[in-house]
Amino acid sequence: MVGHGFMGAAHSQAYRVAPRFFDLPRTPVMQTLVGRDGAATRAAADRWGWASTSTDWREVLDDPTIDLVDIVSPGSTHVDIAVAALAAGKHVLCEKPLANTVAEATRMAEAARDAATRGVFAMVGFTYRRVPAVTHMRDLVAAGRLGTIRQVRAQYLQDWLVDEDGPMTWRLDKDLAGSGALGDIGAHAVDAVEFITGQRLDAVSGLLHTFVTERPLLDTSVVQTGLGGAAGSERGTVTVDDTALITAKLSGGAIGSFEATRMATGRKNALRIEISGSAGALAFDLERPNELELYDATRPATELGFTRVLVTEPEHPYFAAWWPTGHTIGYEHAFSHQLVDLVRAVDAGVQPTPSFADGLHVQRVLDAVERSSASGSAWIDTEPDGESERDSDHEGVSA
Ligand code: SOE
Repeated sequence: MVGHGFMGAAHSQAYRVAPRFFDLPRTPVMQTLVGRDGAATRAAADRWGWASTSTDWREVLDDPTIDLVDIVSPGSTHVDIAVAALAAGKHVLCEKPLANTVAEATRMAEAARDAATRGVFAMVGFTYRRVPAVTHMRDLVAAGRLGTIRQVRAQYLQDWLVDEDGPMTWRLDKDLAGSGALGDIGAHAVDAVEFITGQRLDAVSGLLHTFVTERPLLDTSVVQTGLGGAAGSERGTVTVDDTALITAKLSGGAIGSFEATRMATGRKNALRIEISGSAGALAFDLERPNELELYDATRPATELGFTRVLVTEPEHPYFAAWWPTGHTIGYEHAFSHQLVDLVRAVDAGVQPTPSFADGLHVQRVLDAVERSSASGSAWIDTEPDGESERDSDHEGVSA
């Protein structure tokens, strides 16, 4: 695994927990943790349970005992590591968004398509597809329970940048992160809606906005948990968006509104998705991940209303592996589900989803939003050269 920040912790938890709760055809071995700083990487390896460490990701590509490279480092590093790892015959799991640009994502998707012909597979880490309630939303839509999907509204609301003295981190540097809220959390909303509805965002009108354009630089000599330093006296320029607003036309005739923001005061990690159909509606909030609101418009008028579905039955996606009904699961479980599906697909020799082709499509949506915002929010097609071959369209209803 390359990187050991927040996602490194979440992925490490999945490697340790998933094989104990799911029957896997192969057992993940937490072999080598790669990081830039030797001491910090060794400390992270000790904490999260990795057998060895390295400060050069190229070393693991030469290691014949390594089968898979998990990329959880900033977006600027994804393309070089993924392309080299696939060429070296390693399967790849890469955090989202796939890359920082469409050009990089295109190189990764081409490398993955070539590697797949050699039985080497790649997956991009849009984990929210694997929250049981979100997977269940897809199953309900695919079963026609909502009728014709007319509108989708997705918000991904965080508030960790509301304090204008919050320090600069790599996520606020376009060269490292590619974009701000748009790619970091807007990408999740886009992928989740396309996954749930089976419809693609074909055209978008976007507005990006940065409220706080300068922030204190991190003084890394002062260790502060979680940020890698404390706010120093120097200030740096924020080069990414704080907030992204998107209006979208979808391939199946629906229209959608999307919001991704780090300025939604009081909202901590609220990915909210509502799907409105001719026969019903579904609503989900990641801050209440075990619940789903279902409106069945076909019920008698005297019984109409949103019902709260507790998504903790053994019949619900993934849940049978965990606890008895009513015993809820959390944010980290979707990373275990992601790993389970990846290991099973690799062992079966089939393409895991979301694939790098799916990740490239999302990257094209993000790019179209950026170009739209720069051109006064004009409508821009996401796939001007025709639909990029996606793999998730072939994904069936979950088991
Ligand atoms: C943003 O803070 C973030 O960490 C995203 O980068 C993750 O993808 C999301 O799962 C939680 O929020």
